[in-house]
Amino acid sequence: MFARRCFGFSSRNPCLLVCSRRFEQTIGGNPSCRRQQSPSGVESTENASPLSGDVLGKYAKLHWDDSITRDDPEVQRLKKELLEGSRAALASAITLVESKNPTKRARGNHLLSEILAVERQKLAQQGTDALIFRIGISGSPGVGKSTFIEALGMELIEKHGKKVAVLTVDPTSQTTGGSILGDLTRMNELSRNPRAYIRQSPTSGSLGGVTRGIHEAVILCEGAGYDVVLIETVGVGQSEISVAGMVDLFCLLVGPGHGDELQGVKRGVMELSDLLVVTKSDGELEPKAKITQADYISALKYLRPRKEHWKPKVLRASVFKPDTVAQVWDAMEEFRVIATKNGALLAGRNEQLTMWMWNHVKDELMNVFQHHPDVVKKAPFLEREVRRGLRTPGLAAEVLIRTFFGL
Ligand SMILES: Nc1nc2c(ncn2[C@@H]2O[C@H](COP(=O)(O)OP(=O)(O)O)[C@@H](O)[C@H]2O)c(=O)[nH]1
Ligand SMILES: [Mg+2]
Repeated sequence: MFARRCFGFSSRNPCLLVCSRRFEQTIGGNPSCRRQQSPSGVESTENASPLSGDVLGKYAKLHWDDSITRDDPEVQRLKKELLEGSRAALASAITLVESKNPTKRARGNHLLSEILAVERQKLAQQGTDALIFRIGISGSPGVGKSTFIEALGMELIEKHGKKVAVLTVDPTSQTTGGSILGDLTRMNELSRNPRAYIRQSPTSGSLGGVTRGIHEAVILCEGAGYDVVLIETVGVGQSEISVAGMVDLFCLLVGPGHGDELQGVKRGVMELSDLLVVTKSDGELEPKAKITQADYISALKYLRPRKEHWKPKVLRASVFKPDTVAQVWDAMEEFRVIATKNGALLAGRNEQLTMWMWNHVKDELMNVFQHHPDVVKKAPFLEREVRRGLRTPGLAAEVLIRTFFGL
């Protein structure tokens, strides 16, 4: 009943209202509350007093900063410098959108809106050719992603006069210390080239948060005048799905294995791929690479293509043979031209934007939820109960959710 009352309140953040009331209780207010035990063992609260604006403000400050506006001098400075192509401004802007600090994030959000508005204008004036080409490159660790990106990036800069941004998402780096050093040494030439920008994703935070930051970084790279953005992601399931949701073309790299390689690649990831590239097709690995290519071509016959206008291709490449890297780029360009002509590229992006809106909601709600004082208090106890098998995960989740809503 209380929740309904709160949601009826005219506010931009209904959940904030709900939480703030609970916050008020925790920090000592609200003596008129009567607590009851519900059938599932959850403490419920009735006869809550109306929200006090002061407490609401305190809670909101933990999550949002409404004092920042689009005219904020820092936002305007970064906008100007970023649009002029400053790498330092781009780096600061990405740090803002990745930040968990409410003030920084508010600046990041305003900056993003400003940049998006400029991009929309550019799109209206110049058509889809003005769009950056967003390419996801995925594959198991060691398959050759970073090395391939170095070769492809240099090909784009030197032969096609492009500016290239590389963003990496490595969810495994949180646990293993990651391949960050490895990635940078593999992209040695690219990282020193003034027409390239390389950014490693933060190694802390939820995968959802990290990939959300990447999606926004892509938009910022576009604003800074990059023509192509390559997103490297390690193939561990969820990260590919997130990355596939932020790119125009998803390219899967596979090693020159011997049949069992095919088993290792999840069907779902293959279904996401617009392009498959068998790597290391050189020296004694070349015959194996050829067999692998044939295997994937036949495996793909059994999959329904994800896109109407494009049948996924399987190519072979070696970083020691520049013509093979060029062929991969030709296939990528062919995809882009087709998707641009028939409108699929823009339609896909607009679709992705709505998906990201929901990702933000999920992430933000989770953030607010996990910081709710009563949830923080109860969660360890419930986790213990679930681990011991005394309560089912579903029921424990229900308790937490009821706690959050004060039901
Ligand atoms: N022979 C050969 N080795 C390669 C090629 N591409 C990458 N490698 C090697 O594969 C290893 C892993 O490469 P890396 O780019 O770090 O893989 P990542 O983990 O997928 O980013 C490195 O030792 C590379 O030198 C290639 O085209 N041919
Ligand atoms: Mg790598």
